[in-house]
Amino acid sequence: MIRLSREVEEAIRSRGPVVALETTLVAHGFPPGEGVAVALESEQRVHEAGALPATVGVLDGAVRVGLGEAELERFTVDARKVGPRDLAACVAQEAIGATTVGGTLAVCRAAGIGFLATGGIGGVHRGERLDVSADLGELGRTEALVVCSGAKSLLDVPATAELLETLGIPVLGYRTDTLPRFYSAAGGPPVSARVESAAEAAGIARAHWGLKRHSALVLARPPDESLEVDELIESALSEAEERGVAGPDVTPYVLARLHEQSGGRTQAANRKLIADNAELAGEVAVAYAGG
Ligand code: PSU
Ligand code: MN
Repeated sequence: MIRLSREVEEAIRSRGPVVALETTLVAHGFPPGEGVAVALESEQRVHEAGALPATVGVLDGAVRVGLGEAELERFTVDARKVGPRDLAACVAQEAIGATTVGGTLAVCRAAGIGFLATGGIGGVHRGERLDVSADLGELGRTEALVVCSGAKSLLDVPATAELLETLGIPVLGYRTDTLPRFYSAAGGPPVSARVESAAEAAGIARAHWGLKRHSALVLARPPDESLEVDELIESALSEAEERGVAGPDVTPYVLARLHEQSGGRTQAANRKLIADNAELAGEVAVAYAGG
């Protein structure tokens, strides 16, 4: 049920550096044409770091690990958003499934991939209704290092940081003492440890797993340029609430609204940080494989 591309299979077998990439952001995080461009750019940055990208998604009744451009295009038309609990139904019903961070981590565990890159992880949503991303549950049980720019800023970032602590997940700040807030570098809660290099992060991952901690580690890289969009986020969230947008639809709705309202600035920032995170994940995977 899990089909690896030949390159990915070979790299995993020889314990080479492999970085998993998710497809939810390709399908639901950007307008159709741009999602594929973001995916290809991320793959290229992983390559430039000397690692092999393995983009994950569900197609034709199988979980696919390592996708080509023509396959990526298929995710832009009516793909389901596939978290960990949705994988089985998506495979069995032969639907097209764009995997979230949580869904991708579940596949990493099954396939033996130790590194993943994304823009922002899911977490605890704001507001009264309980909505906690399944990304957190999978981070709690998957031995993988996830490079991101913190949690998406439409979330309750301090509550998300607390839950990461509860789950025993190290939150490493890449040249920062605080958890980035996706579009902005500053103002987030403290990280559990600061690192200065990819090699240092790889060393901590090795020690964590060597100590039989069977969880993920988050490596949080601040965006190079910060955007102040807190007010836009507030208004997009109340709009979502008024329109009855809930559950898995909240994230794509708010991201699209922000992209519109900021005149494309959030989209450009989102794209850049995803690609930068992909390269850093490649560097950590290379350091880990060589060390
Ligand atoms: N990061 C981005 N854009 C996205 C997402 C993350 O820059 O679209 C996606 C990821 O796939 C993440 C998902 O796993 O949003 C979380 O959604 P939810 O809060 O519904 O679990
Ligand atoms: Mn949710």
